[in-house]
Amino acid sequence: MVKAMTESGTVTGERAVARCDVLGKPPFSDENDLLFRPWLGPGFIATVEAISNWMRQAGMTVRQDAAANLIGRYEGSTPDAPALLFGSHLDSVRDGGRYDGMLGVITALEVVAGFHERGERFPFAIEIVGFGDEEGSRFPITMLTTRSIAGVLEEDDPVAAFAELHDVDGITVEQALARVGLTPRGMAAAKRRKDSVLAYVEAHIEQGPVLEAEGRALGVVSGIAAQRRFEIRLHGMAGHAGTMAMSLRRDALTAASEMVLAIERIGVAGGDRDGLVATVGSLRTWPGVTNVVPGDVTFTIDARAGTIATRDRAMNDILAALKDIAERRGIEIEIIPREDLDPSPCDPRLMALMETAVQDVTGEPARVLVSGAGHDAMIMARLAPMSMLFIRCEKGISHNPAEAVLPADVGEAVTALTRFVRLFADDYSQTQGRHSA
Ligand code: HGY
Ligand code: MN
Ligand code: MN
Repeated sequence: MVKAMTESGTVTGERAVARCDVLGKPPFSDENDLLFRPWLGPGFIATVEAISNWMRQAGMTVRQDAAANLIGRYEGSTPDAPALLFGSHLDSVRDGGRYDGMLGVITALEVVAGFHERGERFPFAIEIVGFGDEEGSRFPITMLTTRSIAGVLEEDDPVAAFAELHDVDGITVEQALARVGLTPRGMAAAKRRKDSVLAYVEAHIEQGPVLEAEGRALGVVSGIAAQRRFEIRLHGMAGHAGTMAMSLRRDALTAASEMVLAIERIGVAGGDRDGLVATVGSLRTWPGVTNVVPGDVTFTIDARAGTIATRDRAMNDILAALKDIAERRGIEIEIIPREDLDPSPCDPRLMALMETAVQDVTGEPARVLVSGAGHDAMIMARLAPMSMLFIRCEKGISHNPAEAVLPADVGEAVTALTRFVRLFADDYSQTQGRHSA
């Protein structure tokens, strides 16, 4: 068994956790009393600077691409070699945890720092990507910068579809990019050639309770759940709270309330089969003051399941229920699709290598599990074979400042990923050997 040891001593994970903790506060967060690190905000820019320095210390060259993704490169034994990519996202949800996304970047950095310290090189380069916008926490669209690298931006989100999207301060994607000298149309230049990327590997906190419940530090992901998101806009009739008779009201908020409970009922009716979940995460009323009957409401729907069939059956039931409620209440309803992600299976060959790496480190067969959470890996799977490693997090809590990990678990993850790279190198050399024979 490969203990969580490297030639230069025990990998503890302490430094990785400490780095995530430092990055969880100003100036790496846009808000003082909570972590919020939206794409292209001041916190994001400061974070790119800090991680760039750590990457250089680990013997990497550093660049930012045309979508403001941060990319560190640790050269292989030959120049311009294709790369094994590690990565995860630098952005956070509002009032999020310090490890969602960031831990994947910082853990990979520890792996490369270990190789650099030992002067270890491989027949391929190793790159670490810090994606700018996985959460979609600033603009109502997700994984724009991941799609740029994967070369699917135009296919998924034509520029016209996202350039004018704006954040809560009314700043558009185009304006936010202009502040860092970039443009929406120019983001396509971040596209990676398929032959320059051998595989994509993402380490991420589990954001669920399974590993902790089974007393395991690590898990290997078999696939990522399918996901759809909608924005629902309701238009009723604003009125005076004191004079508008109840029988005459077209109250957008009471209609929305009935809709939210219908969405929950349909999600619960799925009986946790195939991982069906349905969430209304955000709801805004207009004008939102005490003595006015709400005229307008905007809310979001996030529905996920292991298969498209389960997800879409539930989504069809939800949309039918919303239309029925709107009709009955005399409310105009707008249904705006915001995301449609198929389930994303992990590459079997990479999964097998990751399972071997985890077993070599932990001494027991790896726990394989599906990810209900979305990840950059879903989009990167359209560019290269992908694999994910899960790291236990306390009580499965995530998207919450109480998110927590154990440094020892992170140390095991660094050792497992180090082992994975060596196994991948053996596999790569054999494949190359077969090709050249
Ligand atoms: O929503 C998700 O699953 C991810 O955290 N963006
Ligand atoms: Mn997240
Ligand atoms: Mn994440």
